[in-house]
Amino acid sequence: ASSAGILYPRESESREVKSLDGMWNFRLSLPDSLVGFKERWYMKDLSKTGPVIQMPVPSSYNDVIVDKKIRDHVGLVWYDKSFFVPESWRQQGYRVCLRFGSVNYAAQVWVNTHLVLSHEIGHLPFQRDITANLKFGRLNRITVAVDNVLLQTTVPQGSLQNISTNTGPKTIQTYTFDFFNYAGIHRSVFLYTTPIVYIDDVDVTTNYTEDGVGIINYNIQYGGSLSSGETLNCSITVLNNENVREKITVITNDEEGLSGVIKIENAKLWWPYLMHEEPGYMYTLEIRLSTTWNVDDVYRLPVGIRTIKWTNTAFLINNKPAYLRGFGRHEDSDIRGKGMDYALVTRDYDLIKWIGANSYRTSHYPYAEEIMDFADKHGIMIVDECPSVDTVNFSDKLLKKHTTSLAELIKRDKNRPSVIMWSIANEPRSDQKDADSYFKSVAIFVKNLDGSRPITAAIATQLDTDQLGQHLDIIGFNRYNAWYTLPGHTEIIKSRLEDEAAKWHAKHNKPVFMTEYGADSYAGLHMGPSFVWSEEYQVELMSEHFRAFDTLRSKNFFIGEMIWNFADFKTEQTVTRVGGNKKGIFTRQREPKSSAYHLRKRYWSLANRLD
Ligand code: GCB
Repeated sequence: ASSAGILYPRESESREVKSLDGMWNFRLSLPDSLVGFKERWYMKDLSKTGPVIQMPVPSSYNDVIVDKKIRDHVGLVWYDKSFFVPESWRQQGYRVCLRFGSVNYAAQVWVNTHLVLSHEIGHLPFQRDITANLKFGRLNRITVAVDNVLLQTTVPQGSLQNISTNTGPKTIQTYTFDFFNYAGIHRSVFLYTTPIVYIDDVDVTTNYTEDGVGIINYNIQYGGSLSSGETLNCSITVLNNENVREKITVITNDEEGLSGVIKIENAKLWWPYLMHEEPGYMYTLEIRLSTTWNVDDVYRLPVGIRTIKWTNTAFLINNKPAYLRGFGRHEDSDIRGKGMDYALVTRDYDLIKWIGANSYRTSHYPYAEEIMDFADKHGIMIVDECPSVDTVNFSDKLLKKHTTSLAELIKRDKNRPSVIMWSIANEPRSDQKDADSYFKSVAIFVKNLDGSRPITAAIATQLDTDQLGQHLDIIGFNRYNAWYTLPGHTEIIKSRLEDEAAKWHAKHNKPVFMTEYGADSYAGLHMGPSFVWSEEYQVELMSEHFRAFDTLRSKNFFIGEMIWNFADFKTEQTVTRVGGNKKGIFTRQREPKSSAYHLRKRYWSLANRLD
């Protein structure tokens, strides 16, 4: 099934989309992780298996209910929901798919007692044609088992630890990555319909000529089989952002397949925020697939026309060198955890624009498609990261999962103009002996799937022992000078940073950007003179970084700065975190700290100087 497409469900004259979001039945798998399987909870209504509570979808389940047992649960949880499928869907001969935007970490899905789907590594969509499993005109049930256990062979890795407690032995989850292991049905669940022969996937790459002609190369895959003698036609209409037709192309399927080139005179390019007065310009490809005897299928794909290039020293968008002003981020907020929430997403993009940023990294996993849509529309450049974080003990099994996740990510995001790089890892132990061959394989794998975008990673290993940089196109590095290294001593930052960045460039002859730096600050804690954890200290540490970045920019290989982090976020419970990681320049509630005003001044002045 992995070769099939994963287009976002969009309604059209030939497609209906039905959301299954809302309240679902929920219960923990207790007393042990296997009880739901032993008692076959997928065979009946979950509420008939024992006591259930109501859980919102989409959301992480951890912080919604005021109960440690749920927040800190290790193992399986079960969800179910009943829903109607209209009889008219059968009469129309619809094909019906069930699609999850993301379930973390691993999921198994039953429809009317039949196992239909399983998925691992969270953060990415998965779907299946469930027409044969549905009861049209009647009530149906969908059951989901979600497992949050992380082991050495999962991505990311974790360990289980047995501890003894007052009431007996207990298994707890440990992990080294620095964000809370939220779990549940994190993104929307959709049922959607297509005709029997349908548009399954679209690949788009873009370019433009010197005289302003935009070029859209497309390749369309269809699903479903044609009857003998049946022919297939495909027409593509390009609409501008006011839904006015620019161009119509008609192709007939032959041996070559459904691919071709569309040219648009005086094309408007997709530009990043503040690099142009109309950033994020999107066209729509209206694709119509017609067959002799079936209903036409129509799918509308948003497309931005732009080019990406890179050299040994620069990253170029539309042939113009771009300097990244951005952040590392998280999908994280009060109550909902990693649950997709339009109000939150809207606020976040408003803050990104307020502050004058033009980019961010989806640290440390792929973000919701709804979030990526905003990036396309607002012209925010995305360093698109896979869920490989803090990897140690490289193995073939891990490599297989890591590349599977990257393949799914690229399939999902390949057509997005906002995606400018693939980040293949964050802070792996790239000095370990197998790191070299491991990352070589990962890099070749990604290049084979998409040669149009550079590969990067956020490296924390020291320069002389790192084995990852050589496999990248662009070097990203994370460094916490005057925080984890010599806290309190901001006087070390400028020289160390300038020195290290120059050495990364000298070692690999590639562009370099800083993927993380920062300091925790507890909002409202003021100390003069500056002292660690105060707002003043965070601001001072930033100022020293800015001084180094300014020197580095004049040296012509340094392509960007991304502060850690956009907002405070929840982590596992540890004594080094006060209610979570506080390196945000916004609080977790998205209110500005002193650092937000400081960063805003810099990003706007950089934008005015550079764009
Ligand atoms: C890092 C990690 C990030 C952490 C950050 C920190 O290097 O990539 O996940 O949150 O440091 O604040 O320690």
